[in-house]
Amino acid sequence: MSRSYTAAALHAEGRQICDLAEKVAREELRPRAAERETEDFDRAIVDQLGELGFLGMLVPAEYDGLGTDMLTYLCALEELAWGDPAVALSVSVHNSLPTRILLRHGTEEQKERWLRPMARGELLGAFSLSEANAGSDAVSLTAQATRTDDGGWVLDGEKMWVTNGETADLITLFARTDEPGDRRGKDGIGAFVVPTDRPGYVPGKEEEKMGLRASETVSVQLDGLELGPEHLIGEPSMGFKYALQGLTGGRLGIASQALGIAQAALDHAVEYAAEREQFGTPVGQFQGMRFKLADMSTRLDAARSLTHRAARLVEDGEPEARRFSSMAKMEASEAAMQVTREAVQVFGGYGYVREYPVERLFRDAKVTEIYEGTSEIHRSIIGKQLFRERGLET
Ligand code: COS
Repeated sequence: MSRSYTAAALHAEGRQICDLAEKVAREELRPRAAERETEDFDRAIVDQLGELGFLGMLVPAEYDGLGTDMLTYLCALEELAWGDPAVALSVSVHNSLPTRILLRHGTEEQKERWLRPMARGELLGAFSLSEANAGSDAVSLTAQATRTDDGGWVLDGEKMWVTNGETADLITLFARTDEPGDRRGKDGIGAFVVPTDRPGYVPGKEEEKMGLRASETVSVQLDGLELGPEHLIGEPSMGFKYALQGLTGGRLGIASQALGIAQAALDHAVEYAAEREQFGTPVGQFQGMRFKLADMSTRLDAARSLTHRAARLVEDGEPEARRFSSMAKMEASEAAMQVTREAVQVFGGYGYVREYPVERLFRDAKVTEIYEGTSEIHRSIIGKQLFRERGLET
């Protein structure tokens, strides 16, 4: 894999972290990626990554994290995704959403209790916003958090599409805090830290997905789940904003996952084109093949540049951050679809069978256009932000 793109941009420590991710991806993740698809979720490999510090990348050292900058984080994530995108997803969700939301909005007590062990990789975090009828329209979620007399909460309802919803230790979960007779839209949603071993937390069956089959995706039934007041993060009316703020960074994690998938597919395609002979010569000799590979490589690196530019804007809290996060996620996921589709084409019939890895990468790429906001939602956000950034409302 060609990684020279980041070497110049990263400081020495960042480069070390990225090199370690590349080594783990090459030696541990990639060799078993196809097998993992057919097995139960491999928590052990995620724990192993946690021991190396990959579950505390964006958490400062004062809370036991590595405290890396965004670019280092995304570089490491891309490497891990190159090795196995399903394993990289657990790392991305944990780092981008539950830990970041606690870091930004948690109390000192919450950080001591949950953030520290999460950063050390002892507790795995997950994120749950979506429901059966609240996907793109996330505000319409209906899971209810009812306040008890002692200031605690009781959660009822059903969540969907929860990555690691069964295996994670803690879920950052969003539920309505407004009263059924007094609905307040996006201002009526709270964010909660939910330990998955509580009575009333009931994971459903695992979804049979097209791709990322080594990753665990479940629905979760909330059945009178009782939480103390300390499980609410921040203000009870601010959960939706915390979620969208978290997703602005999280979407760059998905962009990097898409880049890792695309890079893996391109690498396979180039190697195959060099060795596969037809008409008495390696097919990589043909201009048509070279043009195809050139387009794949160009699209991939353009998406990578955009993602890294977005990372800087998000990190610096610039007003364009939200638009760039959406542009990067949309472009990287669509690039991954193009590159993996063309990689299958380079392999011809062999690309269509499970024995060769590009078939899996093509299936894995698809969901990057769907989760953490569909491409259609991202086009809407980009369009809306273009007006907002100029102080214009439409
Ligand atoms: N930082 C701080 N606040 C942010 C923010 C950020 N990065 N991004 C959004 N917000 C705030 C906005 O400022 C707004 O607050 P005000 O109402 O006080 O201005 C609020 O969050 C809602 O944002 P916005 O008005 O832009 O959202 P809309 O309700 O118009 O649109 C969409 C919501 C459709 C964009 C949203 O529901 C969405 O992203 N849907 C996809 C959900 C998703 O990604 N689900 C996947 C979950 S993981 S599988």
